[in-house]
Amino acid sequence: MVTKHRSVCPLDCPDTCGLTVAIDDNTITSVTGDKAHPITNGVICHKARKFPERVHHPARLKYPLKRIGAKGDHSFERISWDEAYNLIVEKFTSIIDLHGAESILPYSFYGNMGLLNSDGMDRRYFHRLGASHLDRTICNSAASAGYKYTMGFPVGIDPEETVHAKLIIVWGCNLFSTNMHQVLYFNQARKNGAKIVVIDVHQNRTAKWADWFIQLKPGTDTALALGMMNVLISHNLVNYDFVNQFTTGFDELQKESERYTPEYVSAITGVSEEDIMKLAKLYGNTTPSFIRIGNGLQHHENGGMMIRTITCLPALTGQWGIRGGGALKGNGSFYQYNMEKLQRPDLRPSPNVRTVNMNQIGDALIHEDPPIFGLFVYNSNPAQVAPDQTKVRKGLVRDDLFTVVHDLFLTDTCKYADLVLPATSHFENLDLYKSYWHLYLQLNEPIMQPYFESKSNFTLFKELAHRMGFTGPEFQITEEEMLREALDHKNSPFLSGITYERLQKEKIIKLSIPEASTFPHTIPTPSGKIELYSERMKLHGLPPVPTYIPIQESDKFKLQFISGPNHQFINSTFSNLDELKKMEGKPLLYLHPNEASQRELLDGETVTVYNDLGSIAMTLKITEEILPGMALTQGLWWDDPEHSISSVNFLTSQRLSDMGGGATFFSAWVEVRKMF
Ligand SMILES: Nc1nc2c(c(=O)[nH]1)N[C@H]1C(S)=C(S)[C@@H](COP(=O)(O)OP(=O)(O)OC[C@H]3O[C@@H](n4cnc5c(=O)[nH]c(N)nc54)[C@H](O)[C@@H]3O)O[C@H]1N2
Ligand SMILES: Nc1nc2c(c(=O)[nH]1)N[C@H]1C(S)=C(S)[C@@H](COP(=O)(O)OP(=O)(O)OC[C@H]3O[C@@H](n4cnc5c(=O)[nH]c(N)nc54)[C@H](O)[C@@H]3O)O[C@H]1N2
Ligand code: SF4
Ligand SMILES: [Mo]
Repeated sequence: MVTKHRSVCPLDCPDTCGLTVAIDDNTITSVTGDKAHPITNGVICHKARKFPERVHHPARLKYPLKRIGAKGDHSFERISWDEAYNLIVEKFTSIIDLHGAESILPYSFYGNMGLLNSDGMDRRYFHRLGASHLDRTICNSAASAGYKYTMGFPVGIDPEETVHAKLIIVWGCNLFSTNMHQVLYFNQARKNGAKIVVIDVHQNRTAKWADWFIQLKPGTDTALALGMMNVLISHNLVNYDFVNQFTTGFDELQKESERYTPEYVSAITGVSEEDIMKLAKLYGNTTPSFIRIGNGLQHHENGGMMIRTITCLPALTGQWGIRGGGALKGNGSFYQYNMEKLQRPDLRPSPNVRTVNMNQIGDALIHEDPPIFGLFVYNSNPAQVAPDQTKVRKGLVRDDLFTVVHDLFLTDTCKYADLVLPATSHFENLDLYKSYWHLYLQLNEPIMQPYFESKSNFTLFKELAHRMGFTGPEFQITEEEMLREALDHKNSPFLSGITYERLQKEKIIKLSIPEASTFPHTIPTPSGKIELYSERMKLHGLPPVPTYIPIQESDKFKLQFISGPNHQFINSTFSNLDELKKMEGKPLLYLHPNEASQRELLDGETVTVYNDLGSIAMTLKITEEILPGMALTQGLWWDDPEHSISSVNFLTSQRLSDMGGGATFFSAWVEVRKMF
């Protein structure tokens, strides 16, 4: 008999949609949108509709597997959980005895965004073990640091309010693919008369939907924002009442912005002087105006500064506090769980453990001293998503590295594992979901039995802790008890009134965000003002006022290579689903006609894309969607030697961004030639 159930999309996507799941005999037959969901309103994307295929995929892992061939070979044999646990305990114990616990490193991200399955028992286990700490910087950390310098707290406005905006700037955000419900809100705003401007380096789906698409050279956004400031100031479009009351450092900013004349900025960005003037005047003359800041920008080596600078704009025209005005990069920080209670950093035998930046896992596996001898990967696929794959793979293939991977599928990372453990899907687990865009907390209850012998991250790390002899009460608790601990945050005004009982009953609860806690009523910077000048940045060795610092160019490689997400996958998740792969086509290298003809390359031919770090094959797409001087591709495709597909991250470097230790995926330089 078919039954219908409520669920939550667990993917690393801002929308965190409500799902309606039809199940027949422990088999999911369909996934559609939950019409009762207050913000996603029954609308979901293509990817989530394919959950039945993903969950019941013939290649889904059913049992623990042990490597029997060479690393990288994909040859495994089935073993029992008992054998798997015994092997981990034996290996980890011997690594700790010989080299110390810091020789073990967890590697995880948000393949499942659930609180229990990404931030809970796993953290307790590795803390208690004394393992090295992983700095989880691969996604948003430069933006978060940049935003905080200006605003003190990395949150924006409630996206439901964006329908009231009259001018919308989508800045480096491919909404159509990556945050579809924001498009629906913006469409409503547009019906109410709003104009939509998209600022991007690629004329993608989102750019085509805009009223006005402004295309600029990659990595030059700080200059564009400063150019806007220059015009706002010179044309008396600054809201001085707001600036005087709520900001600090206007004089310093004014001084710095003087040199960013439209002429100067045009030469840097490639945007015409007229367009810079027009954009600034439109921004200065429209209230409420709203800026949706994307993640793409801050994957540049000057990305933190871009976000820091763009975040100054709403203050100059006094947009904060006006319904529909302001900005939004992310709202995840509103969900102030009790992380100390959840993760228990106090369990660490020593507070000063080694920290490894996850963007530099390649170097860490090869050069760290003392070396890493034990690696535990879950919720992530570093052999696809981490930069500088030549080094990542060189590290992963080390014979003296003991690697465990917990996943639902035999990913590229699993190829290098000694032990592969089967993970449940989120349909099989209890969990709590926040969104990094909207403000609704959602409880997800299990709606099916675990698939064969798969286990959730929570269960895996709890059982492993017991096997390691960790007997403390922190390893005895149930999932529900852990959620209660996370919700028990006396100092979080936003979670006030949200209890486990209420979540059980209501499933979806909006955070309570008192107006007094929003900008500009609360600005938790050191000065209590929006910091156009930041003393902290100076202390940290950064320019204290917004300053354009160009991306370091390469002498040898002339094309700036942008490798962002695609429409049909979520990072590398789903790139093993045939139907979605078919819809996406194949990995394409976009090149402007001028660049193609200079190299005598033809549309549709296979080309080699290369730099000093590596080289991959791709199919050429000649297009005017991107500017000359660039090369662009979309999607993290699993390796497929038969079709000559390998990770784009063979071409990206481990260099870190200007702040926050962020990744610099998009500040890569390549050259392209015919494939011989
Ligand atoms: N379909 C789909 N959805 C996803 C994901 C996915 O893989 N696929 N991934 C999820 C994750 S983890 C994240 S973090 C978000 C990311 O989603 P977004 O916030 O949309 O970020 P990106 O898609 O990385 O980049 C956004 C845009 O930045 C542009 N860009 C690159 N460099 C520059 C620049 O220098 N200046 C400007 N102005 N634009 C630039 C790119 O062309 C791209 O259109 O999406 C999430 N949602
Ligand atoms: N070149 C380039 N590289 C990028 C990006 C880019 O734009 N360009 N984007 C970057 C960004 S923003 C991000 S966020 C990262 C994302 O990097 P990752 O977080 O590594 O994302 P995925 O590739 O989706 O891998 C997640 C894995 O978790 C598994 N998984 C799902 N649920 C569970 C579970 O409950 N338990 C366990 N154990 N596993 C589970 C999935 O099957 C999948 O294999 O990639 C980064 N890499
Ligand atoms: S991937 Fe994003 S848009 Fe698609 S269902 Fe999940 S949360 Fe919604
Ligand atoms: Mo991300």
